[in-house]
Amino acid sequence: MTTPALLPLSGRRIPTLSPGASSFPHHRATLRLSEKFILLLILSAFITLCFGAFFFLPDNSKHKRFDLGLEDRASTEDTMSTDTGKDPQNLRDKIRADHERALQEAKEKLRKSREELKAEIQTEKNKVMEDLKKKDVGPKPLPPVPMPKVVGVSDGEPPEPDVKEKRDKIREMMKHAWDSYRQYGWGHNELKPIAKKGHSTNIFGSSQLGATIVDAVDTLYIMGLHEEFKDGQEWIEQNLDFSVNAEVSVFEVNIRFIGGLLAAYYLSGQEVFKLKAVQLAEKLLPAFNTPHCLISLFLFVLVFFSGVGRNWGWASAGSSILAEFGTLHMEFVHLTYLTGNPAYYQKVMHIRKLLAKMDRPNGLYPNYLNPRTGRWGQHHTSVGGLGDSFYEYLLKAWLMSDKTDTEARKTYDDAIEAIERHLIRKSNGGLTFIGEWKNGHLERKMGHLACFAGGMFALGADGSPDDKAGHYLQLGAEIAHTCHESYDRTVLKLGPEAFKFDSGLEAVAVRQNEKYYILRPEVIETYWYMWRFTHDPKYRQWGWEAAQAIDKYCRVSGGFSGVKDVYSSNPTYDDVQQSFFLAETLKYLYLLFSSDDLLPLENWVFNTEAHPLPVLHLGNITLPGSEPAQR
Ligand code: DMJ
Repeated sequence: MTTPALLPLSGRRIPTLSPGASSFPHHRATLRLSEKFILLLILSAFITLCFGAFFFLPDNSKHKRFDLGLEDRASTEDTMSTDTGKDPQNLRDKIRADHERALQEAKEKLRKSREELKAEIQTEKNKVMEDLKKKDVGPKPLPPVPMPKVVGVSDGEPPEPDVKEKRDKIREMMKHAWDSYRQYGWGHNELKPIAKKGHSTNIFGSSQLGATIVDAVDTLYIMGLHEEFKDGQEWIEQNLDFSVNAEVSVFEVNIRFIGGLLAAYYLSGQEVFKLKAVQLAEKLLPAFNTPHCLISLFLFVLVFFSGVGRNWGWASAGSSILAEFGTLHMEFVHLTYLTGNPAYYQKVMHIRKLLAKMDRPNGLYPNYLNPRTGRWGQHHTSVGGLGDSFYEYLLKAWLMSDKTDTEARKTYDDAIEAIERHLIRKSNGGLTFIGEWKNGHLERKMGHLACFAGGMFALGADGSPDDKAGHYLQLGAEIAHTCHESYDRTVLKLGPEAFKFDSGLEAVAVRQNEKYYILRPEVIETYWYMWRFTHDPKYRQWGWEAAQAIDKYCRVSGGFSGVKDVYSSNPTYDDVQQSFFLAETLKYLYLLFSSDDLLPLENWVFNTEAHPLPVLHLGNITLPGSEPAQR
């Protein structure tokens, strides 16, 4: 009877497993566990008494009678013996024996030294971890579902020798990034290319989940780096383990891990990726399962295993973030398709329904939603950070459904129309930019993240209402041009994190803390989409300029690093090789210099982390939990 002192009474949390996730109060309590041990031991005697009593009583009505006290005991005993056939004397003996055993154990504990107690606690922790791991191993059988039509997984070699040369250079950059990570950061989430060691941030929790491997494997596959792909696959097979007590961002885990694993599965056909994606997705489901519907749907940091979610502390009084709860659709629809489990599809459709019912100030979606009240938080709207991929996923939900999800398309069209009306402006110098809406005021500042929208407008052009396809393609081109200017007006020819269109300034960063470039993909992403839709050679030219600048200023012997000031000819490094550099930046560059038959956009939809997922022909398939699609 040692476990009650180690396991929480509710049995829902397992707070004693990881010293790393110390931001939670229960983890701090864990550190003082041995000090509290004596108190818990005394409690354990009491708990034993209660457990014993509850365990042997037949049902709730009997519990009540038992609680009535001594004067009722005779009648209680009568009832129990009639109902259960158990001898009340035996029951009393059993409770007494349990009680005495607990006291005896408590006495033994008190005789032990602090070190012995610590060692015992550690053994218990290890046992719990082992049990959890065992539970996790055997992959559950998945229903056989037909592989969606996977086309265009071709080599994509461009016919022009100079383009091929550029593509080879990008592949070489990928190899340098991967080999460096392989050598210095293997198994860690990311790499510190200067310090030449592993790196992680709070989005991955305190665990080493090999984020770079999972994020990069599909890029390796697409680039034909077979040995490296095999290496990554092997690591995933043998080491990617979700039996950890980690506090992770549901959004990041979804776009990088689930998206990465699903893409690797569809591209390579290797079952292991599908199984890992499904195992991981099951871990995310408790984030949706608290009793209050709204809260449950919008809690977006989750602790694996305990299944307890919370929101980011920094987000407008613990609000939920539009781009986080609005960026699940693609992956979750695929999960329902592959597992036959309607839960994933239902979760995302429920979020959609809740949003559809809400009033939108000026037709805009604010970035923050208060999960307790179900009302918007601060009225800030952005196509950059905090809002971006919500809009992207509306459009992509429609594309991924083979254009049958017309509700998603309509929601996208309405949202974009409001954004154009309130957020998109032309600067005095003629640059089209997307500003940020803050409480009824337009801030004339655009983030690097918002540059992805050029590609989104181009991708959504076909199918726009009122014959506006040409208009949206033009808008995409204008955003691409503005974002190129933000690169071109720097010393390093790399774009800053945010740039202004104010007080005579055009497309340049003003504040020191907005001058950094952290290997982000959005501008190159837009070049690629614009290239696919227009074949205007300037997009390849601009992409090549960016690739050369990255190779010149971000490449170091231990990989690639972000730089702190793109306006300084002598920049300092931030010493982080982001996993999205391999997942997105290098992938989009490679595709930019490949022929269009590699991953055609009619057949593949890229998630927000650039992981390609095949179109599901929902006209012919009915997802479990959904209505048959209407054309
Ligand atoms: C990526 O992780 C994703 O593109 C996300 O949607 C936002 N941006 C980062 C990279 O900049």
